[in-house]
Amino acid sequence: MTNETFNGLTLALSKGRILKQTMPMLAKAGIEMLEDVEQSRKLIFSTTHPDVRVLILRASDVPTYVEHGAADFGVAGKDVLLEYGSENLYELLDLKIAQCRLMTAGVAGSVLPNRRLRIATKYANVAREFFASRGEQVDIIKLYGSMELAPLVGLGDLIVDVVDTGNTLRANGLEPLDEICQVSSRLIVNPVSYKRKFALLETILTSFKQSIK
Ligand code: PRT
Ligand code: MG
Repeated sequence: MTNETFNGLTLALSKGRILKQTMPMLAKAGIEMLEDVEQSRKLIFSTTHPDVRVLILRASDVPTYVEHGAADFGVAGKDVLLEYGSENLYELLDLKIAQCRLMTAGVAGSVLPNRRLRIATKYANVAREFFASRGEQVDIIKLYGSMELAPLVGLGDLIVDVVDTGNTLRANGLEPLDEICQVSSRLIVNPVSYKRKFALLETILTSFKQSIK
């Protein structure tokens, strides 16, 4: 099933909460996975729909695949779209799944130092823009995960991360501070695919719309 022989729709998803919460919407659109994706090491999957296949990617790679047309459409968190850019794709639906908030957080009860703050985060662009909007210049320390650890060992004064229940922050002696924005997952579409494969895409989009809570 290479690109040369497949003329249907390629959908980009990531494992975990996005896959879990997208699957019921896919099922209502007549698209079901033929195997247990979470348990599989494969990265490309056929579905019960003859014209739809699914790619499983790192969450932060989903917009890139869709922008370049390697996938026709995908599901990505607004946090990812804000951080990694979303200029060459259409953000067509707010699926209202995988909801959380982008927040700043720091060591509970601590007082911030009276100098330029250091922010440890994988959301470097979001963080820089948020503090700039408040007239604050900050130094960004780029991380790729486990941000909650950083301020505990003196790596940065604050973190910027997505927060749902806040349990992970609390379990690590951190407290949420400022909300940067609300986050939910969006259906994103490659603009060329949207034109060329409109009929097939439109059918699926209409079904998705009916599933949105
Ligand atoms: O894990 P990986 O580095 O591969 O990528 P990822 O973390 O971006 O992927 P994934 O699947 O964890 O998240 C995909 C998308 O889900 C994110 O881009 C967000 O849009 C959305 N989402 C919703 C969340 C959460 N809720 C969430 N709680 N993403 C991450 N979390 C983390 C949070 O940072 C904390 O560490 O889950 C942990 C538990 O959160 P609390 O606040 O409930 O304790
Ligand atoms: Mg994760």
